Amino acid sequence: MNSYSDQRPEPDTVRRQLAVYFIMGSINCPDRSPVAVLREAIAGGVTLFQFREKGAGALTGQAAYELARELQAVCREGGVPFIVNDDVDMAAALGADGIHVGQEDAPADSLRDRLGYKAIVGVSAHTLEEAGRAIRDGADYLGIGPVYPTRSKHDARTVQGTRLIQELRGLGIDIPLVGIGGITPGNAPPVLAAGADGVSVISAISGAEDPRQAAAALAALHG
Ligand code: 3NM
Repeated sequence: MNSYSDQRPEPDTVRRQLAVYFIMGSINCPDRSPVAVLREAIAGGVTLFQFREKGAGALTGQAAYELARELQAVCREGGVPFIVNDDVDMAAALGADGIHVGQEDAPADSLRDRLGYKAIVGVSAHTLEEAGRAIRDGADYLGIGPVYPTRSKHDARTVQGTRLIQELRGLGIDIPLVGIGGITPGNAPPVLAAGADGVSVISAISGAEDPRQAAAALAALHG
């Protein structure tokens, strides 16, 4: 019998989904409704959304679950896949379109099997070795960062620019890739030029005065 690890999302579909990858939790937009911000962002052109409820003051338990469900509904309305950060139980309970994990978490294939359906599994990688392991373990895409300094992740690694993205592409590794960390519409072009399929951002959209316009500016970079 096939496991779900054998039923991977199509790489070219994932590539397109990574174009404008928005990540948000309640602490990323303290002064307004996350639901309203996500709606605007999707109207502007977000292609993938990750619910990342982390950090001081983050919601937990039922409150986190309820917000996730509301945001998932906004994604469904907008035709944008909904991914959960780290919490495979929440992803399974919601029937999320995928999960994004770090290096400490279970291997990608086992997460997909655990979800029990064809899910997008993304993994953060900060070195060539981590990238290689994630690919062997069945990741559908890699998040590479931090490209630029970020204020959104307190335990972020050393800023590495686009070096690892270029290195992976130089080695002929064609897994879908997304850059992360301090990316804005203004500094995103070198990330794409280095070979990333898209950029993932928290503050460039959640902290923007006009999240719709910020998402549109990122979408426009893909021509
Ligand atoms: N992961 P912003 S950097 C969630 O390097 C996350 O793996 C990173 O937020 C990594 O777009 C980061 O506001 C924060 O800089 C990204």
